[in-house]
Amino acid sequence: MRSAGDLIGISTRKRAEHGFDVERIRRDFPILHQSVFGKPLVYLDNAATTHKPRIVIETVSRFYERDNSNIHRGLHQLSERSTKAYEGARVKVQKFINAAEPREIIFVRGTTEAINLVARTYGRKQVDAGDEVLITEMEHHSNIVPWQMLCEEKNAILRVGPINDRGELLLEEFEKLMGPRTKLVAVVHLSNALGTINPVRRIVEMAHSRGIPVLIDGAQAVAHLTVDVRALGCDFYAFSGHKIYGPTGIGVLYGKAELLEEMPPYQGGGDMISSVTFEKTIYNKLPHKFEAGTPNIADAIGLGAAIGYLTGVGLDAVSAYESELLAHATETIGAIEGIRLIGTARKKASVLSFLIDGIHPHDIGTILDKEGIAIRAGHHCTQPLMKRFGVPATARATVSFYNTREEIDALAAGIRKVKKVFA
Ligand code: C6P
Repeated sequence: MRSAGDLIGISTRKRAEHGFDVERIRRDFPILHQSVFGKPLVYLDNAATTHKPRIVIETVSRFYERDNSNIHRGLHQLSERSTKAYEGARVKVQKFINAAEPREIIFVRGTTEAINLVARTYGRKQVDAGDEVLITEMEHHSNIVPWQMLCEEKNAILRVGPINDRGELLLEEFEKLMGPRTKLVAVVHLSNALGTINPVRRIVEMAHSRGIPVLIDGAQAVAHLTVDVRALGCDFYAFSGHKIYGPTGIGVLYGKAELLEEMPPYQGGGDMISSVTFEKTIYNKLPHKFEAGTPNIADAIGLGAAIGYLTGVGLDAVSAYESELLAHATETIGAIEGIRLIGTARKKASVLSFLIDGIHPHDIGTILDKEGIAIRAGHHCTQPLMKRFGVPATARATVSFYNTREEIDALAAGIRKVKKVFA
């Protein structure tokens, strides 16, 4: 089968100057090489989920073919192999985000579960009536609703830091909202709807100078930026495997060991205990205290393979290449008459959210789909943010390092076609 790249006519001239060859990269992703409605697939919905390189697919499949067994329990060979691979994946994650110890890495289902875990354990223990949790206007529902639920339960207050019309956090205003009753700051690293990169290092400094811990929602950031949790100084960092070229159903909560030690468990069950009697249960040590029941073993190992792949490509090269793609997209698509860009922060990555005068984003998405172009249209699970911009939805293209300039040009051509249909 010819690749989408071949069909669009990517030439060697278009090879990236940034130390990697996009055509070679694309060969690692089997799913990219197909046609949709007779057109080469142009996949620009990477913020929703990313595709998997062959190494990830093969790692998961090999696990089930050779090693499949439950972990931490069996005495037999297969269980030993599974345990070793699962714990090996934890070490890969630890190194990837530069956590101090493997026990600071908790495997969860994804970003959503990671944030809920913190709200239900740390939040429930620390937040009382009249206390405050501080978030921003650009949060994903996953970093709003768990805090809202906590605040309702505890009679606490959810404070929201404002943004400007570019979609940048108003840092001074945000700092003013950090008060004596603030028990936690929870902020997105890279906005899924705007592309804004928040100054999280600075936010951590501001919060820590007042003794307030910080959780960072890194769902989008980890695939596009180098993340070093110790350099950031954050207390919690959450992300999902599927947005970083790994499987769905696996994600990570990083937490500083001293905080995790003090937190009550999230769920009760097997593996999170050290001993059980009907009178009392002694909980297991970290990280197992937070991983009740049989975990998603295969996909944790798959996530380890994804991290290995991404690290092999190099996040610096990825960031540089994607920045160029985003600049090209902003320039070409921003220049089309009737286009309004939503999210024009000075520090951005991956995301181009836009509107076309008089055309509903869902119609844009549907027509582009017929051109083989996959984007997302909707509120992107950021309804309060859409309200802030006075729009019900946007059309959103999000780039990955396996996308090409030609694909951006195909998107621009697709948008012109949408306009023609509605003219
Ligand atoms: N954003 C998007 O299309 P989960 O579903 O748990 O893997 O990730 C939730 C989540 C949390 N925070 C941010 C910033 C996110 O972008 C997401 C997922 C997807 O933008 C699906 S709504």
